[in-house]
Amino acid sequence: ARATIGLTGLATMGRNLARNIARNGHTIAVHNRTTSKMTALIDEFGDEGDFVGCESLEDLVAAVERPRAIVIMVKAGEATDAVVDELVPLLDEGDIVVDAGNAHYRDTLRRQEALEEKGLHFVGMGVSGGEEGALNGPSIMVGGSDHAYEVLQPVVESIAADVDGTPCCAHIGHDGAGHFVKMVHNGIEYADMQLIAESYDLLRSVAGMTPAEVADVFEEWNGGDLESFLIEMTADVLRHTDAETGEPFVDVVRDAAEQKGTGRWTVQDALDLGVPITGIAEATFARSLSGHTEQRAAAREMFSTTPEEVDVDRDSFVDQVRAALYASKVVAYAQGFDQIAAGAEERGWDIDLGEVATIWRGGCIIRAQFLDRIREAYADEPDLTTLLTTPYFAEAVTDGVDAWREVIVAAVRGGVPTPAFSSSLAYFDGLRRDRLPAALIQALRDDFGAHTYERVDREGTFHTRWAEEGRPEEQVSD
Ligand code: 2AM
Repeated sequence: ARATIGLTGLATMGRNLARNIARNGHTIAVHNRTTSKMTALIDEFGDEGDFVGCESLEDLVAAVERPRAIVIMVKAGEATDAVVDELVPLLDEGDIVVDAGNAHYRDTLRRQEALEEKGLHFVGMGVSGGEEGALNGPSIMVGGSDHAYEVLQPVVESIAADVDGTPCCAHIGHDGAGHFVKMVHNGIEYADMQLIAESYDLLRSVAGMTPAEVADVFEEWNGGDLESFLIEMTADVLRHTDAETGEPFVDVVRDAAEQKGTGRWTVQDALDLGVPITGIAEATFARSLSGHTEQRAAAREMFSTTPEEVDVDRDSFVDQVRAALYASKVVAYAQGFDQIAAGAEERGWDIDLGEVATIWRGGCIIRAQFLDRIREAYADEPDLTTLLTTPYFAEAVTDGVDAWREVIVAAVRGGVPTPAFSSSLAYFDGLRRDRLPAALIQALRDDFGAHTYERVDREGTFHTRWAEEGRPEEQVSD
């Protein structure tokens, strides 16, 4: 045995991760169910580092030094279970199985428990950054035992993206913590993209700009607070012309967004935790709506599709949209970090939220300058109640709130749907509101279902006997 680490599953992600590991000087044993993918990797890229080609899982296990670390990079779900089941009988006590796929953290919890019973370590490793990230430096969120992380750390740190000398990887917590944080990362990515899409739609439909003009705006925005991978990429995509038709590329792409499910998982989990991640939820629903082709056709036929003309001054509208985008983005991230905090609390993970922001600064899809501000906010106050009220973000939202309202008014007038912008503002207004109509809801619940209520002026739980003369109030408990 001479390899530091082994990897099975050499589709694009696995292959790029293996090359990244080898390029960073680690001897890696590689295996794939269909052997030709393994030999192709070694034929094409064998000179990039020290690979040990293995034709069977037995060979793979034999090639790796103990305690063995074996990375599985196959399709999430049944394929992962199949490979784990095949691998486990070949391993020895203390060995480490790493699932680097996009697993649901609940599956990771289940697998971790099963492997722990057999004296093995199971690590759920969230890897973000797509194919390019896997090859050149992803953001890596590791969930597993302290011992497993100690063994993996040298490899993981060397292959992760690097920002100002800090590797974008961390030991997030035990068992499912890494995949949980990766899931919320993807949810935030949904919100980020929806906010960008709404901004683009407003600039085109309300301000009447061409895709190329909108590209210029995004390019300019990328020079400021909004600087991020996605904003930069938006400018690039909007400037692209379809080679076949000569049309703006964005106009030849069918407008039905797809999803692999991580946004949905994030929203489902938030519902269980009771965390209002409205930005991510609206982004997920907006994708669903776009895919309901038949309903959209029926509605287009029934209702006018020409929005009302809204008269705006183009330059000031661009500035207003920028402010609305930034404020909504602050809300979406604040909600995502709330969910991580709530999930950590519920499942007993000790997650350092500042560290999460730190390792998202590079390698992953939502990498942005903005994350430095979040890192700083948690450095100043580790037990932060909400990111929204930290000085930097509070100022951004306060400065932008008038523009935010103006943009939503223009969107509503013009018939341009802005679910993420609007729900983020509603969330902000909801949080900052003096009195919420939740008081009426509590009263109604007590009336129809005797669900009881609390009072603003006295301690205790009360019920009003609504059906009786004079509606007497009784105190149910202290
Ligand atoms: P394959 O090349 O033999 O199909 C993405 O599908 C990767 O996961 C591929 O490397 C694929 O191997 C592997 N994979 C999918 N299902 C698998 C299974 N049940 N067992 C082993 N590998 C699997």
